Amino acid sequence: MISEKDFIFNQNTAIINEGSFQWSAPSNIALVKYWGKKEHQIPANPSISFTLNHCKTITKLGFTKKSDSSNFSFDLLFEGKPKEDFKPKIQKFFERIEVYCPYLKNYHFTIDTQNTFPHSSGIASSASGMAALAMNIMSLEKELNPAMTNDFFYQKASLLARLGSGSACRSIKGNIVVWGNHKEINGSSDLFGVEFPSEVHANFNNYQDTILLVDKGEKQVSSTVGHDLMHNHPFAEQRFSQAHHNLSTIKRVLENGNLDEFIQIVESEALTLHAMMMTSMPYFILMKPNTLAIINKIWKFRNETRIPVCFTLDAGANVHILYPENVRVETLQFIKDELVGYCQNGQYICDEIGFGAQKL
Ligand code: 2P0
Repeated sequence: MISEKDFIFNQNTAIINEGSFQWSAPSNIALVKYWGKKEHQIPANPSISFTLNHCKTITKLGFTKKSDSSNFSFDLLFEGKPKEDFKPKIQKFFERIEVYCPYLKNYHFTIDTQNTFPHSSGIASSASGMAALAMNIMSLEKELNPAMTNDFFYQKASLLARLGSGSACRSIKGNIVVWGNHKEINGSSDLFGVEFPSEVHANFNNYQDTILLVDKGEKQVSSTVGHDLMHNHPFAEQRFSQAHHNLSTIKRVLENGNLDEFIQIVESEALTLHAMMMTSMPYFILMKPNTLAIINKIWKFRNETRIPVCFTLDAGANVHILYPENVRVETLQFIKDELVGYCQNGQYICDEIGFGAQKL
């Protein structure tokens, strides 16, 4: 089995003095959630996500060789302007991945990054952002070691992204990604995300995700703190085993196309995630009144129309509405008629399943 040691860079075959790359990487939305982790960003349970298509980070990485290799050196630009407050996160990322990428200290980097969604939307940019940066670093490593295989390139990119932000490892490749060891998913690993290996039912082709922006304010509790509160959480063990079970069920559902069962698992996972937050010590609530109002409207609409629309939640108040492409028109009409009023400034983002990071 592949282990962490296999990802340590040790063969400089080429000398590269300067250059630049640019990659985009998408956000992703978990169906079975990652909540709780061990040391080194190892997940406490496996998770599975849809990769998104439109919500992306685009990052350009410029690099020039420097003579002094004692420190990391980089400039960070956000939408073309220097952004000092993002730098500590990048510094920490470099420190975490240094053992795998010892060449980083040989270069000065210019990291120029932007999102296709508004920064203050409450859509986490850590997944897409860390994934886009990891892809660029792997492009540099590929120049240093041209013999690297494609599989290794993507696996290591996902491993590096994971060390930046856990969920980022699911934003590298594939329209459906599993991260974390699961006995029924071939090739699954705690170290990196893998493409869901089975044939997926046509019901899930171009599956839609409309993201209702309920609250764009800064979260009171970061995800990193939330994950940490799963240590000594009274329901932790049951939750972790439930996630394994739900992943088995959703695997079957993705293969057979049963949308009723899909809805049941996805909504239960979203509410369980928030239940974990409400039952940790200290406890906290990230949903807002409008989050609940939207959920109730979705249930009413689904009951009345039998249209297979469901919701999921991230670690925040925004609501992701998931539905098959063939009910797009009716669902968007429902969103315009009944849900826009619950969104901050009437804002929502129409996204759909996508295919991972792209070199630009
Ligand atoms: C997920 N979330 O599976 C879960 C569900 C949010 C809700 O992973 O500390 O930004 O960087 O590993 O990945 C958000 O947490 O946390 C997250 P770190 P991350 O998508």
